[in-house]
Amino acid sequence: MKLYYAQNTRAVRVAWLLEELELPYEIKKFELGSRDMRNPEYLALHPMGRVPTVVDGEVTIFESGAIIQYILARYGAGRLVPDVNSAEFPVYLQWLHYCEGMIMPPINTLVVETILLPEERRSEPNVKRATKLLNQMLTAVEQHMEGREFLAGDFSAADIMTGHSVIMSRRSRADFSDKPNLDAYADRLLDRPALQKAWSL
Ligand SMILES: N[C@@H](CCC(=O)N[C@@H](CS)C(=O)NCC(=O)O)C(=O)O
Repeated sequence: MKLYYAQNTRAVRVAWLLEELELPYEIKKFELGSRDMRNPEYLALHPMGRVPTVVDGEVTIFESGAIIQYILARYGAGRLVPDVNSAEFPVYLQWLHYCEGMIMPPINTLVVETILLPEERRSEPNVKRATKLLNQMLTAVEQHMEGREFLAGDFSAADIMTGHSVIMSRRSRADFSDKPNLDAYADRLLDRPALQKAWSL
């Protein structure tokens, strides 16, 4: 299996899962934003030239959440997913998808408005709105994490997806001063050797 990866991106989620499952993989590392990510060979794998992408034999798949579900279904042998008939399973599905649906959109806006756009085209109202929205999205996770160690029972792939976004949020402009559960949760995840490895590839 080959993972197309760049540091500090959603590709960390896939590397983290592969490390947790102790599956072998090859890695192609991009510099985020480099022209290399738009070369024709890579665009044939991912039409937007983004990461992550996985090539596994005949299979080419992009979208971090889809890749996570693919790897778990093919190679997970039931690991990191609650039993389908358990009370945790729907909770797991909800938080598996929450990050891309709710947390990453305001983070994307913040990246565009504070890093990618030239200063003269940046919009303070957009930054304010995205910061407020991000805070609201994180507050829902903060409330859910009250009395919990992980999002859906034991550590699961939902923690890899939404936990990664929580960590990304803490590194951005998100206010964690009123989110002690999330702060401790992010630290707990960062203690995992598989994440440390995935982050430092
Ligand atoms: N929803 C996609 C998002 C993919 C995405 O936007 N990746 C970013 C890095 S986190 C990227 O490759 N950006 C490079 C670019 O836009 O040129 C996923 O979860 O895989």
